[in-house]
Amino acid sequence: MRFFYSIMPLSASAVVLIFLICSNVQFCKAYLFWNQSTISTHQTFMQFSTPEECARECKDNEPSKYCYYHFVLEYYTSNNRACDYCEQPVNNSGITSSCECVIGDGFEKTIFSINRMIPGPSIQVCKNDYVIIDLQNEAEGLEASIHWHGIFQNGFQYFDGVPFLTQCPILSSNTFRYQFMVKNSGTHFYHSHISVHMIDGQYGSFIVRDPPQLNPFHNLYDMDLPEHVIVISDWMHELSLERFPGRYKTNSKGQIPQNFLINGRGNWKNPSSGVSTNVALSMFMVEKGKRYRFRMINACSTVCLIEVKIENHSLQIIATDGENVKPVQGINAITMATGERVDVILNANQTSGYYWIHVRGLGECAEKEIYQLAILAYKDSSKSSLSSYPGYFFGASRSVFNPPNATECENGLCVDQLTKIYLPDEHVTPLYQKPDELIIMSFNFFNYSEPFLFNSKNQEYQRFFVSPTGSHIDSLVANISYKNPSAPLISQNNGYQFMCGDPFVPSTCTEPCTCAHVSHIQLGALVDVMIYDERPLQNLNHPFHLHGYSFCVMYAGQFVNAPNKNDITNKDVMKEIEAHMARLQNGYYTHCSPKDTVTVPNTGFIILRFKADNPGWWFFHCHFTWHTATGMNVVLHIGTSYDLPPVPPNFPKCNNWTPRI
Ligand SMILES: *[C@@H]1O[C@H](CO)[C@@H](O)[C@H](O)[C@H]1NC(C)=O
Ligand SMILES: *[C@@H]1O[C@H](CO)[C@@H](O)[C@H](O)[C@H]1NC(C)=O
Ligand SMILES: *[C@@H]1O[C@H](CO)[C@@H](O)[C@H](O)[C@H]1NC(C)=O
Ligand SMILES: *[C@@H]1O[C@H](CO)[C@@H](O)[C@H](O)[C@H]1NC(C)=O
Ligand SMILES: *[C@@H]1O[C@H](CO)[C@@H](O)[C@H](O)[C@H]1NC(C)=O
Ligand SMILES: *[C@@H]1O[C@H](CO)[C@@H](O)[C@H](O)[C@H]1NC(C)=O
Ligand SMILES: [Cu+2]
Repeated sequence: MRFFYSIMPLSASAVVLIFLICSNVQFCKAYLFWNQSTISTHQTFMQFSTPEECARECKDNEPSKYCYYHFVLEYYTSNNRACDYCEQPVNNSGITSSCECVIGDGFEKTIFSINRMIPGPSIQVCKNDYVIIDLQNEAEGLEASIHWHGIFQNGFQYFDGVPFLTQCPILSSNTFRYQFMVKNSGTHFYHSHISVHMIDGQYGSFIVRDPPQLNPFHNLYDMDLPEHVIVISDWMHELSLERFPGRYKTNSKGQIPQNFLINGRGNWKNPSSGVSTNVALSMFMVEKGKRYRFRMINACSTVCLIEVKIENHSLQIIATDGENVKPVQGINAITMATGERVDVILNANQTSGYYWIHVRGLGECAEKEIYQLAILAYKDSSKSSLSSYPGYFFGASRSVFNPPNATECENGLCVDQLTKIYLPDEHVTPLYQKPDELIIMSFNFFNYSEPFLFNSKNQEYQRFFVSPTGSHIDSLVANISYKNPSAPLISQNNGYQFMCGDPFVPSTCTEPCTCAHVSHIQLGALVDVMIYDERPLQNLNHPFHLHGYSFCVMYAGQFVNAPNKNDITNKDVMKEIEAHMARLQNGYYTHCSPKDTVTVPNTGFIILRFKADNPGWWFFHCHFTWHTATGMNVVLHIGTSYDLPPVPPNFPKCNNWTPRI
């Protein structure tokens, strides 16, 4: 057993001590916790590092830092009085803020922000650093829970941030300490996992850099700057709760946003008056002749995919969802769904000047031509070199990375064509072997007929949201709508009574069956999951995200031969499974295309594979916030409680309270 003790300055005066147990340092199965009474017996103290100190260039064999963040969540407003006094610089890294003005797109509205910043504070650390985030919830009446999207949390399963699964929601007036060692590098982010709060401002970047020895691209670029993180988010001009939980008769706005923001900024043209706001756009500075790593994050909540272009610059893809891939050059447009991240190298070899960064929404957002701009600026050049202000359409999309439509893979690059670069100490996922477990799951909507919902004999208080067409719908995975249990499954087995799962669907379940849907998987199994779009809706490509893992996308396909493309049957699915088995047998799969969030093609499916070597309760869900909030989720429970670290001492509890009357 190894012991470390630490002391840190918190704000000015408070002193917080942290106690950490490691059974061995390399594979730190232990967890950090807070125990004042043990401090006096040991006297090894360690200084904590500030967010700025942690956002450093990583060095080989450098000791881990203890990076401390204090997040205050509150109700706030964008473009408020603070904006009369100060403004954030347009090219800042977003690690901290010197000004309480949240500019947004120049529209004043209520937000649920962290530290009066949108995006929230950027966390930037090196691989194997410890991260401690105190989330202080000052938003009275709001629960909170933050998920660290892309961080595997192996050994820190209690800090994954899924309410009623890995923790109780954090009540207002409470502070919850997330603390974990970051063992997988890459471009990640964090966001609220409660209701639809994410879109109201609870998200930010989480960058984990590698030291040169662990970075295969170390010689491919010159700069990887803290301010070259591009967070793209969607933005509504009202609180998300105006559009959810959805007790509106109709919802003419649907769930599409009014606008996009790039690092929290943008302009907005009022469609009725034609007048535009005049917010200074985000700016990314480069020097001619240098090569830059840019890290793009799609932190949107709604259903529009986005397309990103940088004027006159072709991009080289080097990583996706935090995983290194064999570089691919010559990409001129990148499509991303919420939850996806892409790292690119940009060679600043064009004529010195200013260039547009153009982000537009696809699918439902295309009709309303929703788009946003930022600027790539060469040093010592001026704005006058900008080409005329672009509209929604901007240049050709010649060579698209991650097109939603699998028929476009030939001209561009689809995610299943990427090849993962493994680290020397990483286990290679076998690609020829049959899986130990094959999980087939459909996703779908439950379409209420209104008398069923509102007939007084049917007072079941069914959950629904109102789709843009006016239908009242709930969201399903494998015909079950996920509902939170009353206590976190990982730490309180009182939650188990609400659990259901394959093949067990409770007979008491009325349509739509609503429960905490769990699929149990043996630790160490080789798992294949086929997830498919059972009853596709036009323009919808759902991105599925798995917590705790990165997986290999084995195959992305469309049910081209299904007799009825509006209703994919078991027979259609079995045909594809047989084809997959045949491909396994004849050695078709030659590379792992790594992702943790993957867009399922419309009328199509994804087959993904992972080795279930990280025990825990891992959420697998559609990343569109409205779909998550209405149940398009399932839990993959890997291993048993004996495979997990013990529940941290005094871990908060929650449950129903219904004593004897
Ligand atoms: C703190 O440490 C003391 C002494 O080692 C131990 O008796 C106590 O149970 C610990 N408390 C918690 C909450 O772990
Ligand atoms: C971008 O490239 C086009 C075509 O090569 C050229 O006409 C245009 O001037 C370039 N734009 C800038 C800002 O240099
Ligand atoms: C600029 O860099 C890109 C990517 O490295 C390369 O394909 C292109 O030919 C270069 N252009 C010029 C004008 O050097
Ligand atoms: C995919 O693209 C092809 C050709 O552009 C088009 O015919 C087809 O409708 C598209 N499919 C979907 C699901 O968008
Ligand atoms: C729900 O059903 C109604 C009536 O059959 C239909 O008009 C509507 O398009 C369906 N909505 C969805 C989202 O499937
Ligand atoms: C889901 O339920 C519907 C209606 O009960 C049924 O028709 C359909 O086959 C089921 N789908 C799956 C994948 O079990
Ligand atoms: Cu979805």
